[in-house]
Amino acid sequence: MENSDLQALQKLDAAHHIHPFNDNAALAKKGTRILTKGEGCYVWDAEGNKMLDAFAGLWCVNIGYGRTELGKAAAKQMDTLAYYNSFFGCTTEPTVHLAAKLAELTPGDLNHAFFSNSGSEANDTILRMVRHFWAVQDQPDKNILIGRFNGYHGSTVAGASLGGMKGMHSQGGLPIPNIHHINQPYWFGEGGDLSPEEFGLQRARELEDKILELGPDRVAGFIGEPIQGAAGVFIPPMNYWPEIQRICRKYDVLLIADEVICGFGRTGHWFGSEYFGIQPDIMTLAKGITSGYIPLGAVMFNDRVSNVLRDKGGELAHGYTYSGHPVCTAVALENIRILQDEKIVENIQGNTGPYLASRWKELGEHPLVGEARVVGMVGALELVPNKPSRAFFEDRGKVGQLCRDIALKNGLILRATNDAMLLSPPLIITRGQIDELFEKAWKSLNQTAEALGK
Ligand code: PXG
Repeated sequence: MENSDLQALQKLDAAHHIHPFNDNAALAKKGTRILTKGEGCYVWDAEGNKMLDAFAGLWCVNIGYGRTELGKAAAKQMDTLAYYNSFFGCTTEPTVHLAAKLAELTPGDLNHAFFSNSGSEANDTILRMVRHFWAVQDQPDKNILIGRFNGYHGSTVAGASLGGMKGMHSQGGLPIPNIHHINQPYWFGEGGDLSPEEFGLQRARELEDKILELGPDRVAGFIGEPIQGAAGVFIPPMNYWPEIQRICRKYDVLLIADEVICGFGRTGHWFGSEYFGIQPDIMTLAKGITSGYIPLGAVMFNDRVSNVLRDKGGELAHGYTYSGHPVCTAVALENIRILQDEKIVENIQGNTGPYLASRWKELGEHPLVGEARVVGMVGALELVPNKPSRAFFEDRGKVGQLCRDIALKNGLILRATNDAMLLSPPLIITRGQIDELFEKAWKSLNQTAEALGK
């Protein structure tokens, strides 16, 4: 793109476009980076810079950029039947096939799909349906949902309320009533002298304490991401989720796994719940369901919840114009076909996953890195001032941002949360590209250390 065209575009953007999760005043001054092209694991910006996208867009481009089959599936569906709803006793072919496909792919008896346009909307759906589930069984007071501090479940009113981001709660009067939060299983930052396993159990048992404090007859459900993503890729100790599940079963609290990031292969398993060995009652899906090529979200309900809603729930007073949009569901089917036919998830488990883990561990040896954690294709590097101490930098977030900007100059896209550098590449990343990722990350860590005078 010509420089003058780029500047004109940036000017228009600053004048008319409000960016999500941004300091829009600062951005208007700096000028937006405009992305123009994607191919496999790489994206290009308007200035012609090629970057290795080790963040898969926003945790979502699982099959990589530029797969023309998805565009063809969309065009075919648009040409045949661009839209029809799933209201008034109707639906469309790809939507039925996708519901059945998701029932087959998701673990256990998660056999029933409700479609939304995003993960946030899916979590809004869950909030209403979970409360309704208990209300129609003569337990209207069993209406409290428990989430976790720093959990991320979206930006809608229910999504942001279920999430535990203080900054989000402070804008718009959230959380809404009857939502509570417990502490997160973030061993690196909060585990103190406990072993990860001791800490995992301790944090899981906070759920039991909270249920007993509120009363089991008040608590409707617990929601969590198998691996907390936006908060900083917090990988809980392996005993955390089974303990959470035990507690949920004991007090008949519905277990909701928000798989928006972990779903569709991110952990080297189809779903994060499978990696941790749990069977949720409800699952949130989005992002990887279409590899980000088109917006789509879904809620998977198990037989128990679905049967109650169907047999006792009355007419469902909930739905979006685009619930089960046929173009989106057709694209999702094609995306899933590619994931399956090309054995992308299996390849992570048997090949690229272990390789990434070994190279990531090497990055952990860098003097600036306090911990390098990874599962499948999702990980983080914790930057610290005094290795091996796990203490944070005083001015949290500055060093992470510095490292992110340096990495970008080196042609590598990573995301920073506080001072953790987050990794979530397209699942198709090859060994060669993992080597490139390593080289660029190591160089960026060196330059960050240099800039800090270390
Ligand atoms: N649940 C989880 C676990 C997510 O990560 C959502 C729900 C909401 O999905 P939608 O499609 O409504 O965005 C998400 C989204 C970040 C970041 O900064 C992460 C997300 C969204 C925006 C920013 O890491 N995840």
